Amino acid sequence: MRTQVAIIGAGPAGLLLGQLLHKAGIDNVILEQRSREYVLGRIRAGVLEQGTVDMLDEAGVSARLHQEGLIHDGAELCFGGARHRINFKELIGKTVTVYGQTEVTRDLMDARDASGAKIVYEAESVSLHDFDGKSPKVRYRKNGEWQELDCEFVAGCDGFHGVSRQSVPQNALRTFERVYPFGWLGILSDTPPVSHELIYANHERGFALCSMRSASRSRYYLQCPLTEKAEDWSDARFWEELKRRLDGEAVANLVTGPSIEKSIAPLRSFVAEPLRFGRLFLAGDAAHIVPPTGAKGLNLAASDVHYLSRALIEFYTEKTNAGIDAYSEKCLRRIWKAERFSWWMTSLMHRFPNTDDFGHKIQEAELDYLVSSRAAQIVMAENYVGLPFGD
Ligand code: RFL
Ligand code: PHB
Repeated sequence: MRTQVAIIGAGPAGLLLGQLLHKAGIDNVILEQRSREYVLGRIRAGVLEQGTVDMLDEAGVSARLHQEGLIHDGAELCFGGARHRINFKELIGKTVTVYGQTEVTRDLMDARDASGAKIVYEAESVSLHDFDGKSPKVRYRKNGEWQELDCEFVAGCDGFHGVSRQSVPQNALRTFERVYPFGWLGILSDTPPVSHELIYANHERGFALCSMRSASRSRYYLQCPLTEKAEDWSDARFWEELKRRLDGEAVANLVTGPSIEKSIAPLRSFVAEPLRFGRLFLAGDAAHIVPPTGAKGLNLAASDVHYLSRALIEFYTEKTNAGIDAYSEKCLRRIWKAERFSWWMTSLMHRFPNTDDFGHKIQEAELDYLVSSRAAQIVMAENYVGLPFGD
């Protein structure tokens, strides 16, 4: 089999890139190691920046998003028993859209099916070859048979544990990492959200987040030690702990019910540099991870795809390498700002084990400063809704 661009991974990065290239007349094949159902069963991000929505518009996959997505003008911070609203719309004139990653992925998969472009699910043992020359190859096994895909470029969109980054010679890669000493225990439930906007809570028992997927489906998270197991958390225990970390009004409004998903995610900051090796490009979680506190992971994947799709389209239509040569540097400038914001918001909102009284006082002072300074709120709002792509 032969194609112009081989895309590894059918997460949001791979599917969005595939759709944009297909629309531009660039042939591409997506190889995904899991089944379609497995990919759609993962519960992940919920908040889309305007730039991400714009890209989904450009890809022609946003009809349902505009019907069902919830526009949020602000978000709330809860600490010391009270809630404080950060009004993005009033501060900087921008909003975010709440629409689950699962739905974004479903819309992109449906568009892929409708376009007839090739996608191989359950592609096993994917390996990348010769991407330092002009004729890269991707090998994989499907239904027990080995296949080879000849291509001109490889886009490694296969997430943090994928094969693409691991295929790069270790001396060509520099990595930066911070692992946080806690995780997030998340549940999904068919109950109305406690509030019409997100609540980020800093409490002495740990961080909590009240989020949602729709007017009838809620997503809640609790900071927990990494030693915890989701099985040890009954629904009753989860709701009880959440109530302890919220303010009185939220507790009074909280509707509890059976969970339909429960899992623990570790928190990590990670960047691999550069994002290009010959004809292999890394995009999304394959190249970087942020802790979820700033709601940036999916949005960063979309901004990498913004730069990569333009670079490849420019290569094929204008016969220039300029976009390809600038890809890594352009991405990294935006990635590091999102890394900084995600690290900052994680540091602000969580309880860190082994932090002394001085550390607690500094955190309290920072929260107080944030809710009493318009300048500080503008900085937070500008980063939360997403910095411009700046091309
Ligand atoms: P994905 O989504 O991990 O997709 C990679 C795909 O590659 C496949 N794959 C392979 N395929 C072939 N061969 C191999 N060897 C392969 N290895 C892996 C995988 O099966 C998978 O289908 O990466 P992508 O596309 O870069 O997308 C990144 C986002 O998924 C991620 O950044 C976000 O989910 C992060 N995130 C959030 N981001 C936001 O922007 N806003 C949020 O509100 C938000 N909340 C979250 C989050 C992530 C969370 N978890 C569980 C990590 C909340 C949570 C709890
Ligand atoms: C979510 O709804 O899953 C979500 C929302 C905001 C975050 C992280 C996760 O910062």
